[in-house]
Amino acid sequence: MPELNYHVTRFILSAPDIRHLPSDTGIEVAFAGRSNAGKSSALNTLTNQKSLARTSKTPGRTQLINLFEVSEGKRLVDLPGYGYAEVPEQMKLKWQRALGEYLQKRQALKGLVILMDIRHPLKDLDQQMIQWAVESNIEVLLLLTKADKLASGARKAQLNAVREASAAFMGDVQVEMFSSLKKINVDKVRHKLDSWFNELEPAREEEDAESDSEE
Ligand SMILES: Nc1nc2c(ncn2[C@@H]2O[C@H](COP(=O)(O)OP(=O)(O)OP(=O)(O)O)[C@@H](O)[C@H]2O)c(=O)[nH]1
Ligand SMILES: [Mg+2]
Repeated sequence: MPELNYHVTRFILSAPDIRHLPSDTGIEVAFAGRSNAGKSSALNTLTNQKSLARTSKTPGRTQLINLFEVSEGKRLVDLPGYGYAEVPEQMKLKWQRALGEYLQKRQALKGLVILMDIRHPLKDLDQQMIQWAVESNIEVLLLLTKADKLASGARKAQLNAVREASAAFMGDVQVEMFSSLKKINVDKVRHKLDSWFNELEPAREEEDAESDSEE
């Protein structure tokens, strides 16, 4: 059994940019990936809630930074997808900027779950995201989503291929398959989230850090 009770996760807020987020403290684990990869669905499955995060057949559903609290100082974040072309340019610029800012500036961001459709893994933008996370010392879990869409042999082949390819990133990148529909590896992912929430160093308020160093 996972240690944290993901079922009690509650929605905190949706922010159009990082200035609207609550204080940059604690630990955040964000779900990133191409539009339609299944980020919002995975959050609902992991928290065992039907509609905590909004999902859609139409790519580009999530347009804000959505924060959810598992327990005090431990948050899950649903991010807008990247790489979707069919969105009005103005909107795309706005939410991609929010995404970029969140990734680059948020001190509480300690772990990144990067989701990729198992049938279309490691597109350019996915690779850039992994590379960036490894360089930024952010922990990465790669999830090959919608595993239910492939037969078990093809699934395993795809998993092995992505594991081999991801060794090139030189980081400690774990790769697992996942399905929200068939609940594949749900507890395994919860355990990984547990380990991040329990073992990583939480971000602290600037003031706290200063007063500590004066002691
Ligand atoms: N078969 C199958 N379909 C899935 C699975 N997970 C998600 N989907 C479907 O994929 C579509 C997109 O899912 P979302 O969770 O909204 O994807 P997202 O990554 O949050 O998309 P954006 O918010 O647009 O970036 C929906 O139609 C889901 O029902 C899965 O495990 N299996
Ligand atoms: Mg979404």
